[in-house]
Amino acid sequence: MAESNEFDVVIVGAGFSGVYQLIRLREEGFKVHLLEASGGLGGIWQWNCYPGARVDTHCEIYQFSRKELWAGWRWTERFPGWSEMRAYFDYVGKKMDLLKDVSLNCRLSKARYNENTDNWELEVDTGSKMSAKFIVICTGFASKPYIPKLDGMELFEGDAHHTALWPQDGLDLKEKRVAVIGTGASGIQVAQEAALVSKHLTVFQRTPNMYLPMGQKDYGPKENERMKEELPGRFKRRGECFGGFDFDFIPTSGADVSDVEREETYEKLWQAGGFNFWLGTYHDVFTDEKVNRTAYEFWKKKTRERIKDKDLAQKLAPSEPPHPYAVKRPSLEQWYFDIFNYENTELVSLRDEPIVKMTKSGIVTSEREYEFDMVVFATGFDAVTGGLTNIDITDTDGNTLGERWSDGVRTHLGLATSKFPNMLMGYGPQAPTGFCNGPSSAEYQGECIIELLLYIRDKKFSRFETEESFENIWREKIVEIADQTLFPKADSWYMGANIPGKKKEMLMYPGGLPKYLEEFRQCAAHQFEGFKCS
Ligand code: N01
Repeated sequence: MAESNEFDVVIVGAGFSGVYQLIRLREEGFKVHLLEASGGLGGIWQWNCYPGARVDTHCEIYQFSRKELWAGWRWTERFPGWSEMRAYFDYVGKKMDLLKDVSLNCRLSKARYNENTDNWELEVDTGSKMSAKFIVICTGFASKPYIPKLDGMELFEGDAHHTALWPQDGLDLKEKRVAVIGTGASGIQVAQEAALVSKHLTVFQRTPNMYLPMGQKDYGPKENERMKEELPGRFKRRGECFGGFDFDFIPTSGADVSDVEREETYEKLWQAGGFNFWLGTYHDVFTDEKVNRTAYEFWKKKTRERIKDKDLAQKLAPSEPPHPYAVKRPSLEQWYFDIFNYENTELVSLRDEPIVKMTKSGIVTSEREYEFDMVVFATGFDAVTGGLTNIDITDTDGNTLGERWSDGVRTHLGLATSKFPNMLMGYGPQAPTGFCNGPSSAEYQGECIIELLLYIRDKKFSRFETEESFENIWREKIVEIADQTLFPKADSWYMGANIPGKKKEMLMYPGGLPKYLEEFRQCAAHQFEGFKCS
């Protein structure tokens, strides 16, 4: 902890966003400190250490774009695993000498705004207190794990863990009878590994997920050298692409090409691996149901080729899609569909046999009783807002963020929310966030935060607050764009619909990174309208 406990800015969370803020704010001469609940830098990569946890954005653009950082780092895989991501963040921390301004194992436990001093008074769970003129919350979109409440779960005598709360010392799956509940990105990664070593693996699937082929590759010196030549161009491209990737949608409508041409395009995107078949396809895949269906049919054909058993094929890749293609975030698989051809692996469709309860030895469904040594909850997160509403922070009327947003999230540009003066959010609600590559969001949206803070400092303001009328406009824009898409047709975490009781609404800005940046530019060009400064 720094000598004085009074800061210009306190950042919460040391993922890509928080670390970027720390580097940049320090460069701009702010007195800044970062609080991080885990034991190291890297955000989600400190928590996600379950077997198989790996990033599903190619490493070329899943890193900071500063040359001083990428020039001295080598990746070993196109899609690196969690331990490599941790090593990368250790490298960044050392290279930029970050830790002197970071408190690790230190969770923000309480935050109150003092109207007399225009300062945030902060308490952390180690008992320390500090104050800051501004706080920047960078807790990420997946920092509040969600575990469904199952009858009898407290009786279970084996190991039971959520993927994001995995024991740091690891857990041996070898020769265990393992259950995986949930088949999103986390669920399939852990299932792929469990299938290789466990005695028996049971995957409990509620909704079939449209997994895409990862296209994993080893990266040696040659690949790293080539990468470095390409990086400046790739980084530049990110700000021009919808998802902050180095590729974008095809501007042609998927309805305006012949079946043969479409099929060839899909095949090329499929072979490219990663998210190409998601964010590099026809631009109207998320707005035109017919085009969307062609993508689903292609996906289904490819997937079914890999599954021998017809019943299983119907469960994993049904004739009729459970929702439009890819309006829930697709996950990248390596050998997921193959595991169901292994003798030790079975799939239970929760649509056919829902879980009734847990017992001391396993799980009881409507059809039968299963015994397990280990139950893995890969059931996702109270995404996007959960990391914020989880903090004991109140507005100037004494209401929590959860109370303020109970009838819907309201922010101005996803950067700040009214009645929480001098508080900014990075990679949070109503910003590109989950529709954007994390490091791209950290840097591009991060620069919006820096620019606003510099403006406030230059003008010698001591306080800013967003205006509710501008929040309403921003919300309406988000709803309007979302309503033109197929996203509202799925109960996804994008829509807040994965958590029982949570309001269903588009939680992020669905217009893409370039449009978001344009909105910010407009705001900045008009003296940051909507941010009332005094
Ligand atoms: O969580 P999810 P995740 N009973 O919400 C099921 C990022 N991420 O941790 O689809 C039974 O996607 C739920 O079923 P359904 C990435 O952005 C990235 O996997 O709602 N099942 C679903 O199958 C990702 O999108 C990486 O019907 C229940 C699963 O649990 C985001 O984090 C790695 C249930 C949850 O899937 C979240 O991914 C990991 C219940 N009561 C995560 N409740 C990489 O970069 C929920 N489910 C690689």
